[in-house]
Amino acid sequence: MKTLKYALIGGAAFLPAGAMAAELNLICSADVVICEKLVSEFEASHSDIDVNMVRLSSGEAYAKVRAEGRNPQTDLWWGGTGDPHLQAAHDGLTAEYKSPMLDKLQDWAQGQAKTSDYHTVGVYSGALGWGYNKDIFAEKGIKAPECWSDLLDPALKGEIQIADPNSSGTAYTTLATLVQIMGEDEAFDFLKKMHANVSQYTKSGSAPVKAAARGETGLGIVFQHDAVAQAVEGFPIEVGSPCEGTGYEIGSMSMIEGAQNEESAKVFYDWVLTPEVQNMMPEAGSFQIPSNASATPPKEAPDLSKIKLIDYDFAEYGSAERRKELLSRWDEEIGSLPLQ
Ligand code: S7P
Repeated sequence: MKTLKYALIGGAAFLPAGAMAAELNLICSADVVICEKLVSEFEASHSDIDVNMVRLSSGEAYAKVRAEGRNPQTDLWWGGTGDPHLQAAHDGLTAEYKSPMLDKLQDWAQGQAKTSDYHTVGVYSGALGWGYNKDIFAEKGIKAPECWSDLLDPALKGEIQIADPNSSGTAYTTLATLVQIMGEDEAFDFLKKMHANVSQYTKSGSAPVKAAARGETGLGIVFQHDAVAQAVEGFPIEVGSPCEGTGYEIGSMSMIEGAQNEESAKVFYDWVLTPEVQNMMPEAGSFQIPSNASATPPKEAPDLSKIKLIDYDFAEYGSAERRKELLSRWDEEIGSLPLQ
């Protein structure tokens, strides 16, 4: 697709009459407010490219890209946890691209690119944990959890929400984290016991803490930055970081193999990796650590150096075989259990 010249009138950019804008079909897998902010900022600075954006959770996005297969309708997939991006790379669904911005990124973001032979790249990072409603906990006299094991407290019956790991990257990161901390059989045993306290497995990863913020549940297992976002909005949410250690995500971005609007996708790809764009993200309630080494981490972002992070194995838990294996075991042993 050609990049069109546009006229500058009074400082604003306008396409000449009759000119057709280029297009970009984007899947965005972060919170919808973050996705809308990115699209509006991009269109304001690139009036020659119209963006058609769909917001999908990480697992749903992977399923869409896979279903489109050899007839891709999507050009670029931004955000969401890294594991399904790695799986898509392994499946040959995404294209190799080395952005001119690559060497400006943090080591972990470049590491994600190397792991995938440059079929994906890190755009942000954040640690897993939970957010709980301190008013509900105080009213019901529930002790604030400090460890994963505290989530089995019978006082939490019906008070926990977590997403379904098939649709949600957040929930898949939780599953993979527990397996890495406890061992696989022990992790599934833990999830079976925790099921007694779960009221709902949501589709989207951040929904549980939004429900806790509004008093619909006591606690949501989410990325800590998503709990911070609710606290910043003024909801009575406290952020928890598990004492045994916790996993983290490398939120990622991938160009789709055979994209119809490859040039537009590259323009967005390079733009979204700049420090100027990454510094805008907190305005949309996005409190992850940005991947550009010159961008400033938001002051509200959980400090990863103070969180007990596990040595999360992105290559293993992003591999197609391991993801399929863990997700089908979750379906059989957890997803099939009746909710209390
Ligand atoms: O809101 C930001 C964020 O938590 O959303 C992404 C998340 O994976 C999307 O939700 P799902 O769990 O539903 O896939 C994260 O990558 C990101 O930090």
